[in-house]
Amino acid sequence: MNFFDYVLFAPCVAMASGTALIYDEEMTTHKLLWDDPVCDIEVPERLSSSYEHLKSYHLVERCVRVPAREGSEEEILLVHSSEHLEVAKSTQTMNEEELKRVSANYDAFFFHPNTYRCARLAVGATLQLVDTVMSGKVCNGMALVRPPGHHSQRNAANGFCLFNNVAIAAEYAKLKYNLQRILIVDWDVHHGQGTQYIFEEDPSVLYFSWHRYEHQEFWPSLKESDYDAVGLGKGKGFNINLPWNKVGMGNSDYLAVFFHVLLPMAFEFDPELVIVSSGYDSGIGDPEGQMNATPEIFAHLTHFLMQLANGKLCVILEGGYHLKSLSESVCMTVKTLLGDPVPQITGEMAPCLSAVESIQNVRAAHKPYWKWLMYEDTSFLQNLSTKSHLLKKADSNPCTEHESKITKDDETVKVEKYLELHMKNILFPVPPIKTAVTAESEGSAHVFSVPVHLVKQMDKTEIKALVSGFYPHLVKEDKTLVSLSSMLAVLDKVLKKEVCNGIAESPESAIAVAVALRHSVCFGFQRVLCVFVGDMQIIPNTEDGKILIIHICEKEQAGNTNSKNYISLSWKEDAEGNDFFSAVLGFILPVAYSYQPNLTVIAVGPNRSLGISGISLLFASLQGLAESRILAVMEDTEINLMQNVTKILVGGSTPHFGAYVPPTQEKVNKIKVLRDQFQQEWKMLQCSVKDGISMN
Ligand code: Q9C
Ligand code: ZN
Repeated sequence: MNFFDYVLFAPCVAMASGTALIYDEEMTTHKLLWDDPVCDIEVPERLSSSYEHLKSYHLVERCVRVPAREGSEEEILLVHSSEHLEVAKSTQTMNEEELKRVSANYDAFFFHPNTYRCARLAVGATLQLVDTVMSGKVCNGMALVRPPGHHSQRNAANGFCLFNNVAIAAEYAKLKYNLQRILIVDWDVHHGQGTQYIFEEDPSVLYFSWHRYEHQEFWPSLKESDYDAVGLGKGKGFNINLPWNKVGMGNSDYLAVFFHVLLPMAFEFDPELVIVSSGYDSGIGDPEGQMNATPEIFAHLTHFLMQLANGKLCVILEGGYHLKSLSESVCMTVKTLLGDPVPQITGEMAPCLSAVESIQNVRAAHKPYWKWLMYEDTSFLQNLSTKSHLLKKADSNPCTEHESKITKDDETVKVEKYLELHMKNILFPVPPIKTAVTAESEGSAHVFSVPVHLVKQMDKTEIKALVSGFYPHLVKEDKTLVSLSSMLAVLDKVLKKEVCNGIAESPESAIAVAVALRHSVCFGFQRVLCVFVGDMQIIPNTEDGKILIIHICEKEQAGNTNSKNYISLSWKEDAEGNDFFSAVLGFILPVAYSYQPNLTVIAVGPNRSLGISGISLLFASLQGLAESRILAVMEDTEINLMQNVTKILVGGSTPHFGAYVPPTQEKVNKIKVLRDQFQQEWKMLQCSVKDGISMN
């Protein structure tokens, strides 16, 4: 095929972009000087090997290097007592025996003569990141720090943590930047009880933590780590605990919690800054966590959090004790912060029963505090009064519903080998140019300071030959052929992986989509997801399972035309703001992740029932699927929409989704009906065990 294509570099437009990285080798000097089987996993190599890995993926050179600094005493005192600060300070001149004695006053902590200095660097590095993001120098970033922070309390070191880096950062950001709403996401496998205590009564900090719990058997074995600890006083509803009651939780369990718990709350909360307590002991191979989630899950989690707070995201290292798993996960996080396409999740996508139970429980516990939960018919699965009884019966069998990726013995080595191969399988070359556009839409693309790939229309006889294979009646219409030619030229670039995504204009998007879907399947794509917004004159055949269509339109389709692979969702976006979040998180993303497409087509036809914010949300969310391969098809009259979509696809700026509006009762019911109808086929929809879930 003879395409005439070239690269266009447009002038830079001022907006926050870029990723900061903070690392200071001095933080590797804090180390355990005596034998202690509890603490000996928190080693300096956690930091150095993460950093070396970042270098080997050439990620360091793509980041903005920001130096660490010491946190000041005043900054530490934002969270900690002066007694605590003085004790920590006093350890600088102690001998080993004295250090050992002070360390013994705490649950799982060790002092080294340089611990105080490192802990101050860890605080300062975290604050440097907050400043770099809040000042707009970068959009997001990561700080590699030791000692970690989230177990640390006002007056105590705990669980390898001396000062609570993330909590200090949140208080600092509130003060210095006058922030009213900060979200802390703690995906470390341990409960950040320190952070919970600090913000328990504070409605301006929403704290979310998932953690290995096993009905209170697992450290720190606190009753306040359970789902019913929702915050205190004014802070009620702003503390979210998702306990894992079994080990072996994996990618689909983590995603289910994001879809059905964290993300809806986060969008309703509408934070101005997101800080991640980023422990990777929730990843596969970790001796503490015993979970099964693979490194690429952290790319997805990061990608979701990048949709909040205008992209202002600070990731701070906490735990993570399997060096290879930790390093790969750190790399996936930084790569995603930099805007690289997200690798596909592999394996069966279904949360396990125990995870769904926890999800149901936390949704029920939070129902009084969140508008999006108001009309959900949640009820407690486990009655609170029976908890002590359950505690005795605590069953710590791993979650065996997932195929076990590892065996128990030689775990560390086996996971190392597994990951070596696994990363090679899931990582793929990133096309140097992200987006293909046709000459007609170039005008809207070049505003965004990024290179785009201009594509020339396909030859008419070529199109004819192609389309006559599956839609012979279209071949006669000359006008249709012309409109198809530019779409196919763009699609071709996407299918051949020369670009990540593409945008095609078409006067009849349903026809263009029908051809695009067939052509992609013929090209060899096994699962193509199509989300179509608006009237659809042709509904392509989806019986072979290689196409899944989610059709969003104003009116219910006549009769129940729904099947496993054609789902119609009637949704008219609220005029006041965006109420489409609940449909995207509660239905579209779970179905899409269950299906695991290798290409996504998002199209907008006439009479669309979603506004630009709703459609922007669709594009931004679905970018996490299919290695970010998206074909956008839009009517040629939609200039405004086209510009917004282009912005999102080229990744030049953080999208804006409009003001969050909670769904009406009618809309909640609509989602519920669809969820009940499809949760057996598309299992990521499952968020309660009451109906539809077989207890196998
Ligand atoms: N029997 C972080 O991941 N385990 N801290 C104590 C006592 C302590 C983990 C077990 C684990 C601390 C930051
Ligand atoms: Zn941890």
